This record gives sequence, C-alpha cells and structure tokens, in this order.
Amino acid sequence: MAQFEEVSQKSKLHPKPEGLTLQYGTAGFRTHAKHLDHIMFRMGLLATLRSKKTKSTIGVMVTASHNPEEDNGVKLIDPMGEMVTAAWEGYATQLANAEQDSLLKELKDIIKKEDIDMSEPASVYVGKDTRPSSASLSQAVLDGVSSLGGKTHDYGLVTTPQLHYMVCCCNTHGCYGSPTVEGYYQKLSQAFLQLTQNVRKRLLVDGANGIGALKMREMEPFLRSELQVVLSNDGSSGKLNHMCGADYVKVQQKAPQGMNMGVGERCCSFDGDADRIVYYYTDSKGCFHLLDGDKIATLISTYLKELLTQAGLNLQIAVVQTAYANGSSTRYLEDVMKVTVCCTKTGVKHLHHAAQEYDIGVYFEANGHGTVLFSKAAQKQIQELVKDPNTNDERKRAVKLLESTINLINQVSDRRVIDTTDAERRAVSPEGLQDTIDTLVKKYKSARSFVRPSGTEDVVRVYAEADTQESADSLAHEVSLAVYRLAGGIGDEPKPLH
Ligand code: 16G
Ligand code: MG
Repeated sequence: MAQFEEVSQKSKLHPKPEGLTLQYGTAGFRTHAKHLDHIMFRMGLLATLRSKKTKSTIGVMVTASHNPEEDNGVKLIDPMGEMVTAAWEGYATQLANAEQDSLLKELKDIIKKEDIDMSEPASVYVGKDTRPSSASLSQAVLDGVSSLGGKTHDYGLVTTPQLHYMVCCCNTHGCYGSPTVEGYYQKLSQAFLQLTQNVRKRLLVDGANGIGALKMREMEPFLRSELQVVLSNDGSSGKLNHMCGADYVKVQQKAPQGMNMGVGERCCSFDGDADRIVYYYTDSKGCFHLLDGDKIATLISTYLKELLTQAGLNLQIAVVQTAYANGSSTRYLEDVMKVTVCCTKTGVKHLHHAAQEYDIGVYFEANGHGTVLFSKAAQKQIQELVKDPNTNDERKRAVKLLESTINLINQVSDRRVIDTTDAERRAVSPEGLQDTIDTLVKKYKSARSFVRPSGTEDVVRVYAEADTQESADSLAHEVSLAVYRLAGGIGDEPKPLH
C-alpha cells in the first residue's frame, strides 16, 4: 500500500539506534535528546492512528518539562485535552522499541488490534518548548504524521497547558474557547480580571528560562496593567531549569537565582513547560515560605467551599493528592476543612482521573502540577443560578465568582525492582523493604516515609516527613540506606544529608 510505502521510506530518515529501548513513563518518553529522533517520528505515526481511531484531533507536545536542557521528551494528548489513555501508552512503547525492520509490522498490529479504519482523516496538533533540540524533534513528529497522510497544525512554541487547551477547543468545536494563543489569553485574562476586580497586584515570576517566560510576556497586554508582572529568568541569558524553575525552588526550598524578592512580595516559579507552578514569599525575618501544591489545593478548596456556601449550592468538593502530600495538609483538609481527600499514584493522569469522580475535584501534586475539575452537572447548576432572576445579590455575586473561577482554571490537563501498592505508599517488593521502612518510621515523631521507582528518571525516590527538619533528613537517610541494601543499589552508599 502506498500509505505504508511512505512510512517505510521516511522512517529510514529517523532510524532507531539498534538495541535502544525506552518506556512511555509517567508523562511520556523522556531522556537525552540525542536518543529521541526515531521516537518523535513514531509518535507522529501513533498520534495519526489515535486520531483516526477517535475521529478527533490529537496533540503531541515536545518537551522534557523540568528535566535539564539537554534532555527532551514527548507526550500525547487525547481529544478532550487529557493525557493519552493507558492502553495506548503500551502501543507507544511497542512502537518506540520496534527495530527498524519490524516497524511496519508493529504499526499494522496496532491498526488490527484497534480495528482502525485507515480511510478516516487524521489531524494532529504539535507544540514544543524552548529547548535547542525541540525544533528538529518536533519536525520529526510532523514527518511521522504526514507520512501516514495525516494533517498537522504546528503551534510552534507553546506551553503544555496551551496545547492541551488547543486540542480541547478543536474537538469541542470552539465551545471551550478559540484554538489560538490569543483565544487562550483572552479567556484566562477576562476571568482573572473579573475575579480580582479593582485590586492592583504585583507578581514576581520566575520563567525558568523557558517557554513560560515567553508566554507570560505575550499575555501581559491582555491583563491591562491590572497585574504588574516582574519577570526573571526570562531565557535571555540563563539555561533552562538551571538554578531556577518550580522544581529547583521546591527541592531547594529557596528562591531561584536572579529574583530580587522584597519582604512579603508575591513570587512564583514555572517549570520548563509551564504546567507546574509554586508560589513563595519571604517574611520580615527573612524566612522563606513556600506555597507548594499542597498549600495551593488547600487555599483553592477553602475558597471554593466559601463560595459554594454563599451561593447556597450543594456540590461535593474533594481534594486529590499523592503520597507526596505532606501528612499535615491531609489532616487539615479532612479534619478542619471537612473535605473528602483521596490519594492516587504519582502523575497527572492518575489524579485527573480520580478528580473526575466529584462535582468539584481539586487535584494537586505537592510539586505544583494540578488544576480543578468541575463536572458538567456542576457547571450547569452554576450557570443556571447566574441566569436565574430569583437569585438574590449575595448569592449572585458568589455564583458569578464561581463562574469566573471555572473560566480561569484551564481544566484540561493536562525503577522497576520496586513494586508498590496503596497509591504507591507501600512497597511490596523487594521483600523486607516495607517492614524495614515501617520500623524506621516508628523511631520518629509524626513521621511518614515511602519509596517508589521514578517514572521519569532511572532512580528510586525516597520520601520522608517528620516533626523536625533534622528528623526528616535522618529518616530519609536511613530509608535510602535500606533501599540501597535491599534493592541492589549501585555506586556509593547514600550519605547523610547534612
Ligand atoms: C511527571 C509527571 C508529574 C509527576 C512526575 C514524577 C505529568 C504531567 N507529569 O513529571 O505529574 O509528579 O512525573 O516524576 O504527569 P518521577 O516519576 O520521576 O518521580
Ligand atoms: Mg512540566
């Protein structure tokens, strides 16, 4: 068939290094950019098949998020702007690892399994971050799509949330908004201006030397000076994610380089593809305070709960967290706020899925990924109440704020020896590891600890919390030693943190 003939020819221009295997991880493929050309071409092919299968536009984002500048990666976006469904992650891995001469066989295998009608048209939206490697890698995606006869729209430099938004706008025929960057800025800025009327604000923004900086600049005029943005790490000199960005601030618990924070000033940091945000400030004693995903979720759910009460709406609100959520944030939400809290595995797709179960699902990872989902029914109730002539002024004010909140929030989302259970909070293998962790945790006050294999790097992550910094550090060290010994650690033994 001519269709496959072109794939066969073009794939030779994007050859797979023999023997190289990669997995579709927590959020797509991610590794050193030099290993990714064939992956990109093949993800172009897969996105085309997914588009034919779903009869919708599919998104492909080229980015490695908070990873170093030398890395790159790719993630697929499903029709409503959500992460690609789990079964297709498996196909992604299958296609990525096929040796050159069996690529067509694997492709046809997926077509057969999914019963794909190849005569359907296909449409794929492509976006990329600012990494030097992103230009040629996104070209490889475009080549993959066109070699299977799919149509492409190359959005060029966009943030991950922007591409999710475009895909959702396209497949809802404009109901979600207009599928352009201007449409995105207009929708978000209007809602923001509504919500924060007559309050002049100033915000220090760390752009992580990446796409977030660029897009913040573009958005500024839409905010009509209501928000004064002071941008640092705007990419004009520094390196992407180096000594800056959400991950740096969260891990180091300090301000990024290049930001001059005055006492009490509001500051925030994006990550490399601007789908993460953390806020922070310093108090008059010079003490640094981080408002991470746990705090953001608590603030948002408190705010929404107040509005629901004022609006007299009986909607169920829940917060979705991961094992990384600090124990005291969970206790506060459950005991003081009386909000339902549930825990899922790490990765936006897991949290997103769980949040869809509620009228209003607030989900945040401690690292700053997250959003709020309003069910269709909840949105309808809110919109009806805004229009209802019998709604009194106080209620109307609250429902209007809820309506603007919906518009402000971009609802689309957007290692293996250790096996875990209970939303990754307990290790089931290797044997003895969980018992050892349990024993270590008992030595400290208000302590929790767990380990899980990373889905984005070749490492095991160790989490520890306790009543003091010293205890948390010491517990983390003890647990990492246990992992090293019981899970076949390589290199030197883990050293104490201080
Ligand atoms: C990815 C995930 C993020 C998760 C992180 C964990 C998305 C969009 N991103 O960046 O949610 O927190 O992986 O990384 O889902 P790890 O598996 O290396 O700990
Ligand atoms: Mg990211």
